[in-house]
Amino acid sequence: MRHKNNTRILPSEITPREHYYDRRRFMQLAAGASIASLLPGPLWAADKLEASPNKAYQLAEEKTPYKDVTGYNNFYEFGTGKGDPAQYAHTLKTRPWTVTVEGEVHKPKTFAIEELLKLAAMEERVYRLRCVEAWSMVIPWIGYPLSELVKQVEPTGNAKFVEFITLDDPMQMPGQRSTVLEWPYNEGLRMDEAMHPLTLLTFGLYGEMLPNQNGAPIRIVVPWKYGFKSAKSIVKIRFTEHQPVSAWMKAGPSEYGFYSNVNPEVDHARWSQAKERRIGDFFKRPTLPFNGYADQVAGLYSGMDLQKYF
Ligand SMILES: Nc1nc2c(c(=O)[nH]1)N[C@H]1C(S)=C(S)[C@@H](COP(=O)(O)O)O[C@H]1N2
Ligand SMILES: [Mo]
Repeated sequence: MRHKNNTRILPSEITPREHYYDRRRFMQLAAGASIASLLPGPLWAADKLEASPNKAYQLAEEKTPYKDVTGYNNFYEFGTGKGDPAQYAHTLKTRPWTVTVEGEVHKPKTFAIEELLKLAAMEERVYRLRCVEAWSMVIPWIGYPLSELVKQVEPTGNAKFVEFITLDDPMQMPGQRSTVLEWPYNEGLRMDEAMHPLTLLTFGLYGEMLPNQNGAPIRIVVPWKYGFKSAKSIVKIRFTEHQPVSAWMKAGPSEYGFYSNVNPEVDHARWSQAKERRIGDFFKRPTLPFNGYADQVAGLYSGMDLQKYF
C-alpha cells in the first residue's frame, strides 16, 4: 500500500462528527433527494443500529475512540490518505443499495439492503482490526455471521471460494479515477473461512449504521486477517470454484497474498510485521499470530506452509 501518507492525520483534518452529518444531509438535499428519503424522523435516529453485545466476542483491551475509527481509514476509492475517506466519502449514496449473490449457488439472489438488515439478529462484537501497514484498532462492530447469508443461497458442491466486490462508480467514488488499484476493489475467502463464526457481515459500529468511510452500507470484517481482506461497500458476493485474484494481489503479488493471515513471523516485502501500533498508543506492541484469534482459526490452516501461503 502507499506509505507516503502514513503519518497520523492532525485532529484538525478530521471533519467533526456533527458537521459530517450536517454536510451529508445537505448533500442529499442538494442532490435532489426526495423529502421521503430523508425520513423517518431525525437523522440521528435513522443512523442508529440496535444490537445486543455478544459476550463471546468482547476484549479486555480499550476500544479505539470513535473519532479515530471514523477519521483514520483506508478506503482507496476516496483517496490514499488516511483522512481522505472521512473527508470525501459523503459522495457515496448508500440507498437504494442491493447486493447480488451469484455464481456457484443453488439460489442466486439480489438482496435489498433492507432485507439484509433483517436477515439475522444483529450482534455487537468487539474485534481487533490489524492493517497490513502495522497499525491496529479495537472496534465494536455490528453485524451477524456471514454464514447466515451463505446458508440462504445454498452453495453448490463446486463452491470453494467466495469473492466480495465493491461498488464501481467513479462518480460516487472519485478515487477510482486513479489507477492505484484495479477497480472495482475485490477480495476473497476460502469457503471454510467464509463460514467461520468469526467472519462478520457488518452493517454498523459504535451503535450506528456504518459511516460511509467505514464501508457503508455493508462490508465484511475478518478479524484474523490483515485489514484489506475486509472489503467495504459490497455490491456483489460471488461463489467460485477457483481462488479469486484480489485487487491487492494484482497490484503487488509479492507483497499481498491471498491468505493474508496476520502473522508476526512473515514480513511484508518492505517491512516487518512483528509489531504494531495501536492507534492512540505511543509504544508499539507485539503482533499476535492470527491477530490474537489463533485458538479459533489456526486449525483452518493446519498442515499449510504459511510462509508460502502468506
Ligand atoms: N473497498 C475497499 N475496501 C477496503 C479498503 C479499500 O481501499 N477499499 N481498504 C482495506 C484496508 S487496507 C483496511 S485496513 C480496512 C480499513 O477499515 P476501516 O477504515 O473501517 O478501519 O478496510 C479495507 N477494505
Ligand atoms: Mo489495511
